Amino acid sequence: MSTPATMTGKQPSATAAIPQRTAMFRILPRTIRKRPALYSAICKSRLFYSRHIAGARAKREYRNNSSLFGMTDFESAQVQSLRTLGYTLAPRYFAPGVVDCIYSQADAMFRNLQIDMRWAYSVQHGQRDSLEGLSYEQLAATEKMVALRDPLLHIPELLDVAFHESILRIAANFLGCVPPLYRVTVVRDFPHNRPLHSSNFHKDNDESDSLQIFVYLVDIDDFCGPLIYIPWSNRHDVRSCRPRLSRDLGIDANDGGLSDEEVERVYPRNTWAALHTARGGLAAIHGNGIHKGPAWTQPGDPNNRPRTAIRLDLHGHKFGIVRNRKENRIWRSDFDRMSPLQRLFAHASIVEETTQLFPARARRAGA
Ligand SMILES: O=C(O)CCC(=O)C(=O)O
Ligand SMILES: [Fe+2]
Repeated sequence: MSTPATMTGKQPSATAAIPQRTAMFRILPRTIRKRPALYSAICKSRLFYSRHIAGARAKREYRNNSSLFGMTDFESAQVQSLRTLGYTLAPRYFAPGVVDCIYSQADAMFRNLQIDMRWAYSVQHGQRDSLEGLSYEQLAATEKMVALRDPLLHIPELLDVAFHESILRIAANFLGCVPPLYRVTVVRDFPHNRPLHSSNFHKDNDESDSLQIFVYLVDIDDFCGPLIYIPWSNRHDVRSCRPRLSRDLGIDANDGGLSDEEVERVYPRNTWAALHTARGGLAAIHGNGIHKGPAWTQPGDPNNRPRTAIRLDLHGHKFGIVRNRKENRIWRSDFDRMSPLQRLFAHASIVEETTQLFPARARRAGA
């Protein structure tokens, strides 16, 4: 779900015109959102700009490395499903052994609070400065989601899953480029009495392609928050531009997202896809379609459980956002053993084994 732009800290006196502009920036999108045909045309032209003009270099990088992207029939089927339905679900993508091994390390890290103290909706929305000082139980009671700090440095088995070549081929062929963002996180979502933030229907993006890939580390059933996707809602056609966010309607509900009823008016409930799978399954969604997750079937049910997943975020060029391609902190020795295809997506911030921060690891690496 899109997060509000970070405050720039400008002094009010230097920007006397801001109140008027702010009002305009609020009213203009709402006016456009009342006209689905106009909104659809605007989305399509912004996407065209993102894909073909801003993203020309990323497309060239894809074309110049075409020998790395040849797909198996299975991978082509996943891309086809993403193109048409907007999602794909591949059960048993990874063996339970490797998944359980990653899960047990991730679980210990979450409970030891080895988490990114700023990666939370409450921090992004300015309600908290940081998650520092909160216990695991307090986080579980108040946050929608938390993410591990530097998971690729701490969980050795994660690298080969997060940069699995089959996933990379699917992503590149779907997007038609080597995307400016490839971010690996391990996230835990907590159940609450009502859906929070992206557990309400929304689109991640209107202006560029966005792709989210989940490798589930726990079995996904109704108690563990499946992702719900509206098939064919990713095309920016007039129909998919009809449902309006609570925010667009000027209503302060559903954390600004779409209510189920608003979606149901355009897409009957029996057409919604609930993505259930045993652990080790992979779900990929075109974030430009309408979706929500985790969607615990009965919010507040005491049987509901947290959901833990490896999450990969990718997107095309977004207006005003420049990526430095250094999203993932990776050990030098891990980076050195990556294949050419993996390196295209590594977006690595390389950590030398000699670093003072991880003496145990440095000793193991013989540094
Ligand atoms: O975790 C999920 O199932 C979906 C999350 C999502 O849609 C988002 O963060 O934008
Ligand atoms: Fe989303």
